[in-house]
Amino acid sequence: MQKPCILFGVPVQDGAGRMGCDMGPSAFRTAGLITELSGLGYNVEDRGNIVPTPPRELSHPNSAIRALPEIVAWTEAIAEAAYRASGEGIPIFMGGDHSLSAGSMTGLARRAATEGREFFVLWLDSHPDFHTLETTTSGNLHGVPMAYATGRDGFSGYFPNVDVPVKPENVCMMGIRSVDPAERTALATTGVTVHDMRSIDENGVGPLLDGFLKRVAAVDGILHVSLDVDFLDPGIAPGVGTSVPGGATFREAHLIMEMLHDSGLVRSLDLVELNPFLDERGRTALLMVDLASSLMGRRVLDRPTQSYRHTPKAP
Ligand code: NNH
Ligand code: MN
Ligand code: MN
Ligand code: MN
Repeated sequence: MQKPCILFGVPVQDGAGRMGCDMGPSAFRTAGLITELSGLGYNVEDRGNIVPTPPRELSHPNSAIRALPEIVAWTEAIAEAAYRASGEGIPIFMGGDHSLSAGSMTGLARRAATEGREFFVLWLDSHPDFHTLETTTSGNLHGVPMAYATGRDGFSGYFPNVDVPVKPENVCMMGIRSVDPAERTALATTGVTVHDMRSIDENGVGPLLDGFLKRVAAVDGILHVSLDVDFLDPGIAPGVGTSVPGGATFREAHLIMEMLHDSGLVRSLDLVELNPFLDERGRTALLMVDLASSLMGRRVLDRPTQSYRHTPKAP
């Protein structure tokens, strides 16, 4: 039996530099995400919007940081929801800004550990979001979730403790094209795989993703996918506060989603940074729903596909 899809709205916007991501969950629902997934044959449960724990007073020596108590409160609530729901089905987090992934990744990493499985993350974004609380200069906490989840220093005493850090060597980033100096330095000394746009242009998304999926399958790992709207080219996805030119095309993004589906490895999904206030007649919301639907199995034609799982052949 196919696992149910468990949808959560995560209307967090305090991690982004501009307001509007709090309307993201409504836009995903309006754009038909639930109907799409039901149409693919899933049992879909929309559990409504996550409510953050009550924020407590917190201040950090880096005075640039904005909304620390709020984002910490969201992280606690999201991590718990992610851990629980991933025991029952495939959680899909409808953001909300990218700070929500601090909770989803740590919740899922804990789930993987509970199951004795290796945990992997595919990060589709123009940014690595690899700042620590010390290095962020914008102070926008949607720029820190990957540093937090991989257990980099400086979060303890502020954010919830990470019991099970994500191994940097199990993270693959694609679409990267905007990296701050401190992030560049940090990335150079971790095992994170970074496929920037140049690498995509030189190699194509197919071979790059194929290499990563084979690594996940080889150890029977579980995979979390985090899709930031700004991974996509601004020409097709205007509804985001931090668009960067030269992003993934419609066809590249769909190929990635279709390969992810065929791999059978995806266990959870973040759809983040959609800002409906900046969108044009819902086109970014509709595209994100279209991509989520491809990831969950919509296809143009039935075709024999690459098998990542080692299923024994019948005699
Ligand atoms: N690196 C920048 C910062 O920390 C931009 C982060 N913005 C994002 N990340 N949208 O995906 O402010
Ligand atoms: Mn991001
Ligand atoms: Mn981004
Ligand atoms: Mn498709």
